[in-house]
Amino acid sequence: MERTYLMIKPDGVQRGLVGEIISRFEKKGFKLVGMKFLRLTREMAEKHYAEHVGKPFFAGLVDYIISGPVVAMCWEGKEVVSVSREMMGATNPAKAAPGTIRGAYAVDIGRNIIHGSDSPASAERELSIYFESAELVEWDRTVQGWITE
Ligand code: DAT
Ligand code: MG
Repeated sequence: MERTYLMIKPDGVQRGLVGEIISRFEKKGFKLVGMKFLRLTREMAEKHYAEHVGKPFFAGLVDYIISGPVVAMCWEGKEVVSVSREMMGATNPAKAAPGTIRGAYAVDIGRNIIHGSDSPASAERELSIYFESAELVEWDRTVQGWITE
């Protein structure tokens, strides 16, 4: 089953949106298989955002992502990578549809409250930054048969 890396960023934690955001993915029908509350080191942040090295917003992005604790999560489910990106909404919250997480709770591209992997390959790379494979829990969600055929 497909997995993705989702992270509630420091602004999401500070603003008290942790429960609300987790609840959306639970209710959708995805399965939580790993979760940590931590503060990223600068090294982790630079690794996480390696694709953006050299861009004008990179330094600010790293400072922001290490400015406070985050919730690091691994979620599993059918097409979870693309579906969770849809649930998050556009990178710029001003362009994100109102019902999405960024559309509902954020206004600024530099404070967009959640990260989600953009492909299964990115998910694998990002998950390896935050989790040992033994920290991703295999379990059966008893309602699974009511979520997928
Ligand atoms: P996403 O987080 O939707 O995958 P991304 O990978 O293109 O977006 O960029 C990573 C983060 O960097 C994004 O969540 C917010 C920030 N960012 C992206 N483009 C930016 C820009 N033009 N100005 C300021 N911050 C930006
Ligand atoms: Mg991205």
